[in-house]
Amino acid sequence: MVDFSGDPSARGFYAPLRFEADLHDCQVEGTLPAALDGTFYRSCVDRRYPPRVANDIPYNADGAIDMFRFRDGHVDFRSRYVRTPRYVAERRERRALFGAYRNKYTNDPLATDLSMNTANTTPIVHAGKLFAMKESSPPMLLDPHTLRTIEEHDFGGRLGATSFTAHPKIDPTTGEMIAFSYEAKGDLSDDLAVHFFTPDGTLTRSVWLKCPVVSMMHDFMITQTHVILPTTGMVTSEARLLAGENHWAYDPAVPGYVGILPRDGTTQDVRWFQGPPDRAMLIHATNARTEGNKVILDAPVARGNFNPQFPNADGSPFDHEARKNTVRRWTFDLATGAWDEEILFPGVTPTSFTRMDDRFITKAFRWSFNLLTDTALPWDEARAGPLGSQWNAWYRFDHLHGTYEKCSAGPTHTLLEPQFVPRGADAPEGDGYVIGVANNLATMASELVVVDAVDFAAGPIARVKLPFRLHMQVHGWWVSSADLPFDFGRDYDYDGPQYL
Ligand code: V55
Ligand code: FE
Repeated sequence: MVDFSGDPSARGFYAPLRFEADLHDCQVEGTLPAALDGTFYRSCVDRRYPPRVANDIPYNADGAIDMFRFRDGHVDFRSRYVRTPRYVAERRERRALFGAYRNKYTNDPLATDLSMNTANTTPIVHAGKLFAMKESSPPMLLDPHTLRTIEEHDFGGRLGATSFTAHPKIDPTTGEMIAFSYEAKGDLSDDLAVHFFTPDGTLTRSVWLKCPVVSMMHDFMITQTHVILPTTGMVTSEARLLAGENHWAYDPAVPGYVGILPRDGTTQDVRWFQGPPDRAMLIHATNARTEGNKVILDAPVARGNFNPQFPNADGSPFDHEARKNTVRRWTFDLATGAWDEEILFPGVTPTSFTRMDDRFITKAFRWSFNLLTDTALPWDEARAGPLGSQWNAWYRFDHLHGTYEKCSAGPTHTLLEPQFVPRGADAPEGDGYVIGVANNLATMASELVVVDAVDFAAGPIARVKLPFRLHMQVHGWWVSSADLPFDFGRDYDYDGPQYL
């Protein structure tokens, strides 16, 4: 039976949608800029069935992909579930077969031989291929025009790992993709693999490493010459899994480790830096570069457990202060082994949803964008209810001058991850638009809002208005029509052969 009434987390914008939508030529308020010529994908969580275990966490929900396709001031919308093996089996049985987050011992016997992939974290397009990713599984390959699921992908048999990060990086200078796998030989394994792809998407090389701690490693970063691999304090154990718990607990005693591997290096060339436990909670990295012997990384980092869905291993209560991030600049000196830290915007506590002008990954940069809770912005509690810890602001950080600006989508709107879109291929860094979804709590409908990145504080200049609420997003991805050409006049479902 499909009954979510006993699931208190399935409320408001967190309630599942359980439908798939096509909206041709959406309603738009204001004028969409001509620079928006391309596709914005979103990875979302949307449960098909009430969970098998009590208190199952949102990270364990089924993955759905949304697509906003822009050209000439028009936009088409589509959403589809990712047909993971898990989705297909649960659809057939009309019930949940998979139990606690990343815990195979809690699955129904019918799920024993199936991938646990939910493909719910990030969409990415590289070499014309669309992937939907979950860090504990190989990526799902989708048709980028129809969102039809093709397969769980192993790069032609070359991915010799059981997992694949949800945050691969594309080098904007070379077009190469770099990714990694942790717990890369299955649950609890201390094996790490770093994968190198040619600009045409071929996996040519994997460097295998041993990690000093088996922990969540949600993101990493690249420079023009190095790969940076941060661990976290989220740890796991066989006992924990056998007890039926979800995969992670936070251990406040675990130090932060950062592995630095030369991009042209092999296994013995990795160098592990060890820091105090208050450097062990990097969830997303902003950008990094190599300057001489120094590797410099900017990222929001919390000093403790970032997520109350994962208990503290020592039984202590969740610390809401310690989850707050500060934007830190870490400098790793490859000559001396020193790991220095500087706080870039003292007093500002952003989320880990940090994005930038992706054309400047690996390079010196100035601007980043973030998602925040800001009680100083107008909030209409009478119509929208209490703001609480919901996100109502986008910030534009100036990493050169230590300043920032903010905007919102309105006093009844929450926001999701900002996505930067350049005004043109050759526009200077940060010259373009910031787009993303806003949820209007007064009307319970979603919008995609467009902000001019150089007139940031002015807020949205255009809104794509959907006649319903969307499911909750994790990450988004923009690909220009130059990098992923499409025929805007064509109905890909019905007109002739599919793209792939
Ligand atoms: C994160 C998100 C995940 C996950 C592990 O934000 C880490 C971090 C949406 O799923 O499985
Ligand atoms: Fe992420």
